Amino acid sequence: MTEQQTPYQPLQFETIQFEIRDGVAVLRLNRPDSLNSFNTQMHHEVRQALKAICQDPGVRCLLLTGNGRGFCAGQDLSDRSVAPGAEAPNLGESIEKNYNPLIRTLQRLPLPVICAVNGVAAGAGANIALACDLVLAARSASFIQAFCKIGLIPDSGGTWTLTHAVGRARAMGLALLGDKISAEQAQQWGMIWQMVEDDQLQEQAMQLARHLATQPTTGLALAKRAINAAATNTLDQQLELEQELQTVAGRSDDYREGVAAFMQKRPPSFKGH
Ligand code: T3D
Repeated sequence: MTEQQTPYQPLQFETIQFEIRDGVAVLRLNRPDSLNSFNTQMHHEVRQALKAICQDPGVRCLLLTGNGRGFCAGQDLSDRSVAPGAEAPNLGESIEKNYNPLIRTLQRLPLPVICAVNGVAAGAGANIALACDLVLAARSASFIQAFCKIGLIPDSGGTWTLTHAVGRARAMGLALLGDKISAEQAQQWGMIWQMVEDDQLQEQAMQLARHLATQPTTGLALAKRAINAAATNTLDQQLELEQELQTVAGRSDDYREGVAAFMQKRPPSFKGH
């Protein structure tokens, strides 16, 4: 095996599987018996993995997916049952410590983040998926804003992401009714990038990840930043931001390489910076 082919596994985990290979970091949620719901350990391990990605300039794409028949059923509710008369858990603290930093990290990672939704994505699990940059979902996958069924509100950015992705009327319906939305419906509504057949999901997601890992990462990261900012910016603010970010992109080695390759009629060889 050459050095490039050797899987890079810096950390050992129990609730996730994580590896970095050829510029692609693959993070698999791995608590299939509870549909990959998040407990404290899983939050901790996901944080560790994301930290490793941030510290490794060789990572040029992240692929997030799940093991088993579900992608993620949100918070592990077995950690949340409260005996009658006992004090309620402080969910605000949990969100501040776990879910909000996770969503912010996914949005701010300066590289494309793909989510391959392999099965049901419920509660925070749905909104973590929707916070990723390119969402592929298996035909049999589904999305459920399950929060209303247990007296909660959509979190992990769901009230923002859904409202911007599908509009107020549909976001309201999803949040107040908690209906299961099929992958096909999610694609039709523009919630996700693409639905793919079940047996092709992992392969297609990996192919996309490998492709993105050969692309001009800095440019992609700047495009991601601009698109994310567009949700709240005015046109004038957005034009200014585009000018600012294009200045940065224009100074990258990959831009130089892209133009040179075009002029020389050869495929570009991007280094990611
Ligand atoms: O608390 C905080 O920190 C605040 C933040 C909250 C964020 C949130 O995510 S709140 C929302 C939490 N999630 C849910 O409410 C979803 C609960 N799950 C479901 O509604 C259903 O499981 C699904 C619709 C996702 C799937 O249904 P189905 O019929 O395909 O599977 P199932 O039989 O319900 O689940 C399979 C197993 O997974 C089952 O265990 P068992 O009986 O085989 O031992 C089930 O208990 C377990 N499981 C599913 N979801 C969770 C879970 N265990 C713990 N927590 C879960 N969220």
